[in-house]
Amino acid sequence: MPQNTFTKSKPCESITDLPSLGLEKEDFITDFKRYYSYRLGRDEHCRSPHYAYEALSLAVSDRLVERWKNTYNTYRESDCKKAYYLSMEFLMGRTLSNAMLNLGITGAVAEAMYDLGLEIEELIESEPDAGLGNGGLGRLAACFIDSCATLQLPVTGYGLRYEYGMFSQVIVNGEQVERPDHWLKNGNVWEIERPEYTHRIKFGGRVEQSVNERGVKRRSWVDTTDILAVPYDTPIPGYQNGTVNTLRLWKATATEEFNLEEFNAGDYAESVAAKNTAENISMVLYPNDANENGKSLRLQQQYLLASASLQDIVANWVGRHGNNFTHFAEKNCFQLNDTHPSVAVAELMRILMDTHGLKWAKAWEITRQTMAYTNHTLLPEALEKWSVSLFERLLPRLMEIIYEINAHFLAEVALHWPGDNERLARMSLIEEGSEKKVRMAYLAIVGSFSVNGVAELHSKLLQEGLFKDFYDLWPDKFNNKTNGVTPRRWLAACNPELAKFITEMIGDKWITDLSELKKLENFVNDKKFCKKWYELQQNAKQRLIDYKKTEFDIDLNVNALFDVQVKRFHEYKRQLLNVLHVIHLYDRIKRGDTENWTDRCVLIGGKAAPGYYMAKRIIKLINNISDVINNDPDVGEKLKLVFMPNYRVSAMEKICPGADLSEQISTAGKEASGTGNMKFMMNGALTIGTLDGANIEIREEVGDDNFFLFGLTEDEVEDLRHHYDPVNMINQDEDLQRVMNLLECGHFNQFEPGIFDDVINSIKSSGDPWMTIADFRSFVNAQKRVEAAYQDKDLWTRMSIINTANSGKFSTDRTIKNYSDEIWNLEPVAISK
Ligand code: HTE
Repeated sequence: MPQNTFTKSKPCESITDLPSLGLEKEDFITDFKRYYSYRLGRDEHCRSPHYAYEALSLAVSDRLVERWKNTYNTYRESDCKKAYYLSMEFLMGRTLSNAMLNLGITGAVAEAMYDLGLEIEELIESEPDAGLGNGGLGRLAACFIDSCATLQLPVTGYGLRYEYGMFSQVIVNGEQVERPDHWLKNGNVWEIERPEYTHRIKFGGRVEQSVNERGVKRRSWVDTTDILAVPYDTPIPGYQNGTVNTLRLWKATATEEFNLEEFNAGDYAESVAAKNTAENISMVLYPNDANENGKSLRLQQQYLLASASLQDIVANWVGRHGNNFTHFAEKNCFQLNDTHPSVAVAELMRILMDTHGLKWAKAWEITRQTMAYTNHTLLPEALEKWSVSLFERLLPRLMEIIYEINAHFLAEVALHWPGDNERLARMSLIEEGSEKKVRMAYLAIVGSFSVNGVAELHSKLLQEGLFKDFYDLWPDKFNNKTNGVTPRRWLAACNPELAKFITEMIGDKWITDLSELKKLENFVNDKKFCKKWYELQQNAKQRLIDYKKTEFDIDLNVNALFDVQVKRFHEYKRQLLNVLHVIHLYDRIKRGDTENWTDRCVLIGGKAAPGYYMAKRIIKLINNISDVINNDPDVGEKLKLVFMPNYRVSAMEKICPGADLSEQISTAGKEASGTGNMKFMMNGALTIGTLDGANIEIREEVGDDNFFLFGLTEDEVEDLRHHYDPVNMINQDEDLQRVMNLLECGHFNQFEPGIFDDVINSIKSSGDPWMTIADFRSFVNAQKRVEAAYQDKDLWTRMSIINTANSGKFSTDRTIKNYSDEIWNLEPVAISK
C-alpha cells in the first residue's frame, strides 16, 4: 500500500510548490492540446467527443485540485470544527459545466473551445451523469455539499462509490426496461483514488471477552471476514470563492491476506473469486426510493459507509490528538441522511470503546453530542427495520452494542413513565414479534442530539405522529430544516439565458443570495421587462422541444401549455391523478366540448423501482394512453401526452427551464418536502399542488393568487379514511364516470385485455391510501383555473415572474445556513493561499 510520506534522498525544493494555473483562454487551449495529444494520445482523426470532453475536464480539474489543496491546508491549520454528511446517495449528475461556473471560467473555456473548432455544448453533453442516488434524497445531498462549499463551511460528504449507479430506463412496448448504468466504463476524470487512506471493515465472526495487560475487560470482535474500503475523492468547488471541499466515496475491495491464504492452499481460482465477493459490496446502488430494502447486501453497504467514514475521521483525530477525545465532540459533527447510515451510532461506540479504550459513559456522551439525524419520509414502507438475526450474523459486536444502548434507553423511559409497559414496548429499539427487528429510526433518534424533518408540515407530523413518544421525552431534540436546491445548478447553469437577463436587471448577487430575486417583483408592471420574460420562457420551451425531438418523432407546439410531472413513480405521488385528468381532457375533445380550449402538452417522466409492480403498470398505462391520444386526428394540437424516458439530473436541467406548469400533486401528508417543485418555481413555472411538503411554504412565499391549490388537506385525508367510498364518488361525478368507463372498457388496452385491472381496482378501493379519486374534482377545477390564467398571457407572465422572485427561501444556501447555525455550529473558513 502506498505510504503518505516518503524519504527524499537529498534536501531539495518542495515538490508541491507550483505557480498558479492560468484562467485565460490561451491557458485552456494549451492545456487542452497537451492532454488531448499526450495524456490521451488522440489526434484530429478521433471522432468521439468523449476525448475532447476528457481533455478539457483534465484541464479544469487541475484548477480545482489547486484550490482543493489550499482548502485542505487552511482547514488543517485553523483546527476548525467540521461536519460530515453521511449519505448512501449523492446524485451528482454532471460535473464539468458546474465546475466551470463555480471557477468563473465558463466564458474563457467556451472561447478556447470555439477557437479549437469544438462545440462546448457537445463536450458537456458527452459527460455521463454520476447517478449515485434514486431521487430527491440523493439530489438533496448533492445540492447540500455545493452550498457548504459556497458558504465556505468545512463539511465533507461521505458516501459509496457504486460501480453501477441508478439504472437507465428504456421503454419497450410501453414498459420500463432497466439497463445497468456502468457510468465508470470510460473512466472518471474528476475522482482521485487515495489508497493511503484505506480502512479495514469487519463482518461476521463472533465476540469474545478478553482481559488486557492492565486487567481491564474488553470485548473483542474476532474471526471476522474482512474487506477493505478504499476512498475516492471528488472536489466540490464553492462559487468563485477559492473553497474546494471533498466528497469521499468508498469502494470495497478484497484484503490481501484473505487471498493469500487461499493462494497457499492452492485454490488460485477460488481466491481470485473471493475478491468478487468483497467488491460486490459497493457494486450497485439499490434502486428503491422510499420502498422496502431488506437485503443482507444492503446492510453490508450501510455498515461499509458508517465504519469506513468513522474510522477515517477518528484516525485523523488520533493522528493529531492521540488517544485524547476530550474535545472530539466540540470539533466534529455527523449528519445522518435518513436512517441509511444510522448504524454509525453503534459503530462510533465500538470504535471509541473497543479500539480506543473509552468507557461506555464517555463514548455515549461523545456519540450523543456528535450525531444528528434527518428523517425524509413518513411512509411506513420506507422505515428501515433490520432483522435481529441478520444483524447478529453480520455485525455481532454492533448488535451487542445496540442491545446495551436499548437497555440504558429503556431504563430512562421507565424512569420518565413508571409502569408504562406499553410505552416501553412501543419505544424499544427492538421490535418484538415472530421476527425480532432493529428499528433503525429509533436508534438514530436515541443516538442523536438533533432530529429534523425536511419541511414545516413534515416536521410537525413527525412530532405529532411517527415520533410522538420521542418528542414527548425530548422535545428539544426536534427541529425543522426546510429543503432547498442549489441556485448555481438549478438556475445559473441550467437556464443561462434567463440568468443573464436577471443579472442585467438586478445584478449578480442573487447567485449567492437568492433572496435578491425579490427585486424582480419591481418589474411586474414593466411592459418591456414582461415581454422579454415571456420571450425567454418561450425560448426555453423551444429548447426543450428540440432536446426531446432528438429522442422521439413528435412535434410539440411551443404555444401549448407545458404541463410537467417529473419525479420517481410512486402511488403517493399520484401520477394516476394526472392521468385521470388527461383522459378527461381527451374525453372532452372527443365529445366536442372544446370551446375556449387551451392546447396542452402533458410531459411525464420518472423511474419506477424495478420491483414495484403498480408503479411499472402506471408507466405502461401512460405510454398506452399517449399512443391513443397522440395518434388521434380529432385531438391534434389540442392535447399531447409524452412519456420522457430515463429521467435524471441532466434531463431535469433541460426540463425545468421549459415548463409552464409544475405538477406537485401528492396526497397531503405523504411527500415529506419535494425539491423538484423548487427547481420549477425558480425557473418561472407555476405550481398546481396540494397542501403537502414544501408546496405549503412555496404557496406562502408566492401568495395564494400565484399558486393553483387543490385537494384535501392532511387532516381531511385522515378523517376521510374512516368512510372513504370512491365508487360512490365516481357515481356522483359524470366526468369521472366517463373517465373510468374509458379505462374500464379497455379503450387504452384493446389488444392487452385486463392489464390495467389492478391499477383501476387500486383507486376504486375504499382502502386506497392515496385517495386519488377523492381529489379528482378539485384537481380538474384547479386545472380550469390554470387554463384561464394561461390564456391571459400578461397575467401568466406576471405570475411567472412572481414565482421566480419569491423562490429565494428555497436555496440550499439558506437551508445549509440553518443546519450550520442550529445543528452543526460551524464557522465559515476563508481560504488563504
Ligand atoms: C422525500 C422527498 C424529499 C427528499 O427525500 C425523500 N425521501 C426519500 N426520497 C426522497 O426523495 C427517501 C428515500 C428512501 C428512503 C427514505 C426516504 O420523499 C429530500 O424532498 O419528499 O428530503
